[in-house]
Amino acid sequence: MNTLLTTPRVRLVIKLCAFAVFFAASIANAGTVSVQVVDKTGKPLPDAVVTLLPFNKNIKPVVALPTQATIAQEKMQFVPMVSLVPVGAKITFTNNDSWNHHVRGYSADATQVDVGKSSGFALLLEGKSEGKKSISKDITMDKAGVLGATLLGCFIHGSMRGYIFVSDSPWASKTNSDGWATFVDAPVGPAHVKVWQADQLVELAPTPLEVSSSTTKHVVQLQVIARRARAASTSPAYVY
Ligand SMILES: [Cu+2]
Repeated sequence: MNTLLTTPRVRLVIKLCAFAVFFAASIANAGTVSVQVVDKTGKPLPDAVVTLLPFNKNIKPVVALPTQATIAQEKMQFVPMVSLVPVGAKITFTNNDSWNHHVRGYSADATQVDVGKSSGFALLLEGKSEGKKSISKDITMDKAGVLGATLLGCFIHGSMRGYIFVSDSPWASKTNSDGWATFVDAPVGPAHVKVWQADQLVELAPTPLEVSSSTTKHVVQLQVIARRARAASTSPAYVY
């Protein structure tokens, strides 16, 4: 019997069986986590960023965050209003309006803004001429935001607001129009959930949650009131 176990073919079968058991176990050890972010009145909040903090920090999601993103300036708005990227991501700003935008980006945390020094970034994007390609400029987000997000504005149009959330965790997801963020392959076991939302000015403490091998649903209620989406403007108040 002992000699049978040591033949190369039997050893191979044993290894294959062990791999199959390990593979099955790793699938069983992952579950879906759906987190809904709602406002003070229970209304879903889109464009919030949910970060999952699994107990086992070595496990990464199968689908990584995109390392390249485009933020358009369109009808006086940043589109999308919130971009979620990992550290090191390249962001392309594209001006699709026929007038200039002078985009600025700075830390949402005032203590990180070094007045008088070149903190943040500024990009002058000329308006799109008829029949020509839109003007684009790139930046690289090389640091995670201290309070989560970089605030975007425009030196010319004070009403323009946008955010870049640079995540140092691969387990981050943006809420959809119904306020839900979903992680399909979260490791089973204890975890915490952290939420960032533009109007939530105080950083919230992470809330605990237990990830099961099926679907775990969790609701986080913030003390903010959902804003109504501002209508896009088809012309600037004034042209630069
Ligand atoms: Cu502008």
